[in-house]
Amino acid sequence: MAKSLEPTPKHLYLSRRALLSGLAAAGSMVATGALVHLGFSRRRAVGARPRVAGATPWEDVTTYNNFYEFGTDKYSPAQRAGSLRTRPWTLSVEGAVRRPRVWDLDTLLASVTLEDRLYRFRCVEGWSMVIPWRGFELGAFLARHDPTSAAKFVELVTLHDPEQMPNQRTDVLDWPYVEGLRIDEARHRLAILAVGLYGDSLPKQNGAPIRLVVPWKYGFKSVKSVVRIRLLEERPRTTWEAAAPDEYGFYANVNPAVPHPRWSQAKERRIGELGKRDTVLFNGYGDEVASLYAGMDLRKDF
Ligand SMILES: Nc1nc2c(c(=O)[nH]1)N[C@H]1C(S)=C(S)[C@@H](COP(=O)(O)O)O[C@H]1N2
Ligand SMILES: [Mo]
Repeated sequence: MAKSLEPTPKHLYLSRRALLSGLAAAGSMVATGALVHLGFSRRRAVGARPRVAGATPWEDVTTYNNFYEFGTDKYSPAQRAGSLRTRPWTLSVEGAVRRPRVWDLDTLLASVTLEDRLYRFRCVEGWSMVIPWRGFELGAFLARHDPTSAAKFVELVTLHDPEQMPNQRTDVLDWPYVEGLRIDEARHRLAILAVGLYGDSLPKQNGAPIRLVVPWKYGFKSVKSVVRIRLLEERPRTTWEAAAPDEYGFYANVNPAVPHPRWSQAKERRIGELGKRDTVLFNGYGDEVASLYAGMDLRKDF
């Protein structure tokens, strides 16, 4: 492998060897979204960046972001998200549950087992990445709060604090940012709450300290810096639906056959690659998630 020929400090080489053993497997598991143990090293030398075979470079994952609370261009979040305070952090789980709870995030993290998963990620704008997330399953977490039979939908809400999130002083979106899933989507094992990436903590620009990842849906469903999860009988009104209902639907499943009104969704540019790839229905996770949508007209419920 050419990579191992690069001059590398010895401690990094050792950790890289550990990485490589996990990573050959990881690359092939992108297709299935299977759980992978990537074997990251916990520490890295200053200036050295972790690598994961098959994943988009760490530099791109952490500098090319959408996080409108810090500005609407891709580079503002990495430059401006420093004002976000991620500790102490509370996450409230409420609504149609028998056991509502306001979690201190560190208490929550001490009670879950984190997994590393390499997921494809497709933004509605036409670019894509492959990201090694660290997190835990949303469905299992919701179950701990004992949802009632009235729990048909899940709403997830970002922090609303213009002092920490300066672009909330503008009206580019209705704040706070709100996303939602149907309860069966939220319970699907591929849907995770992420608290890290590349085997490390979550950079603020990527939605620290906790954000949703739903790999078969467009990226905007992946609400960042979540403070509230509410189980609801009615479908929540999501931020992007409210902003442009003809352009952004509630489901937002990746679908090359349903164009955005202003552009095609047939192809995507994988960040770091030249040329374009074909976009795949459900972002390639159809074997696992298509049954959620049996009998639905995906052109109508886009
Ligand atoms: N709160 C909040 N969450 C958000 C957004 C946002 O602007 N605000 N942008 C969404 C969009 S459009 C995308 S593509 C992803 C980007 O996640 P990333 O920066 O980690 O790649 O975050 C999503 N979550
Ligand atoms: Mo996006």
